[in-house]
Amino acid sequence: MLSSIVVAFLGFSRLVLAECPAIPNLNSYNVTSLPNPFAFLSGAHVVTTEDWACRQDEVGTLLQRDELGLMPGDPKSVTASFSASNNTLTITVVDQGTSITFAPTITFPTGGSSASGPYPAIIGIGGISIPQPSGVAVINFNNDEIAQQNDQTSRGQGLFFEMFGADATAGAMMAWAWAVRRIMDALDKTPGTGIDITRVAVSGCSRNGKGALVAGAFEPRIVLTIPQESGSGGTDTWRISDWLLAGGLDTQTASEIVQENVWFSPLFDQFANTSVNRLPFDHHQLLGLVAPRGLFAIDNLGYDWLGPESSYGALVAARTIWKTLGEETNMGFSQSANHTHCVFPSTQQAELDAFVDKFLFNKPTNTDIANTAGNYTIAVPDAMWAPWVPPLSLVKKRD
Ligand code: MCU
Repeated sequence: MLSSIVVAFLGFSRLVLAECPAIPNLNSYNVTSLPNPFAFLSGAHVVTTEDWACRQDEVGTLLQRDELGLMPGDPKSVTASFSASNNTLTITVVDQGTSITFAPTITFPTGGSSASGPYPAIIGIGGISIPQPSGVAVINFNNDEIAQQNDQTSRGQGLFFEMFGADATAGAMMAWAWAVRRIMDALDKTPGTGIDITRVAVSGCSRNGKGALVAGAFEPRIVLTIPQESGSGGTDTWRISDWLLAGGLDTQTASEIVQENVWFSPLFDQFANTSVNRLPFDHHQLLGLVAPRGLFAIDNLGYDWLGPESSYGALVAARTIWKTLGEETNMGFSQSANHTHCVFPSTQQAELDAFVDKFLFNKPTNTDIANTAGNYTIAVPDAMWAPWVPPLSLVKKRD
């Protein structure tokens, strides 16, 4: 019988086996394909559900260490108050000997208010760019106030960095994910908001779609993650994007994106500026941190810059994770034909509705949705990108 310990991961407790394999020295790590989600970096394979908890922990640790920066632990205190007159949730966080306050606003369904709740909600990173679903509230989160994202001069700017220091390793996206966690803390403590904390999604488009994915990956109370046209640094994999550029497509890559903005940790530069093959993970595994919770990725084939084929490869590879966990239809994606960036096309409405109904209204809808208007062939296994076969299922318990 294996003994287990409770470790603090991302500031909340979760059960991780004492026997989790140690992360080896990765100085000479260099893998051209998408890393196998079901093999530890030690080489051991994931067989049991306990192994999988360890592997998720390993991937989450490495994503923080090498790309996104550290998610701080639980703060000393979070207090919140809701004003029904202007539908504002004022949140004060105390930690590190300082205090910050931010105040998302809530847009209730037409004719509704906090008093007619509880409603499910979507936290919009910088607002949402999908139509507000009927019966769902939107929590408008001004992420730029928490961590700026104008250009390189935004490094260390915003309320998060007032609290954790301008030299915190977190990039802007990890800072926003931390704030999303504080919004969840505040909702939990403030039933007067009229939001049902067990039915909260997160969404955002483009740069804020990247942020929505990171928030969904690092906040387990989010039941549905909806990254929209998130491109490079979101649902794309670093490796496939580099290959697309090498093939002549004008696609955003790691080496370009770290010049443009401060979405990532400064510690990511050493990988982005040399070879992304040195990264011991790729974004199919960032997606996989959401599993087995709900995820619906919305893409647009109209912009090479967004690397839709790279996103397709990530999504197909990631979906095998949900499949192995026995929840394949909790994860879906839709890549529609060319349209204006972040203008949601009505052709994707029924697919979005299916995910909203399942995860925000607990209705038994058909979410077996893995659709692309593209002509892409990446599959699992795939000789070039995914030379691995996921286990059919995980063994529940080991003797
Ligand atoms: C797709 O997200 C970004 C992209 O990474 C940037 O290169 C570009 O400047 O802006 C996109 C965006 O956020 O558009 C609103």
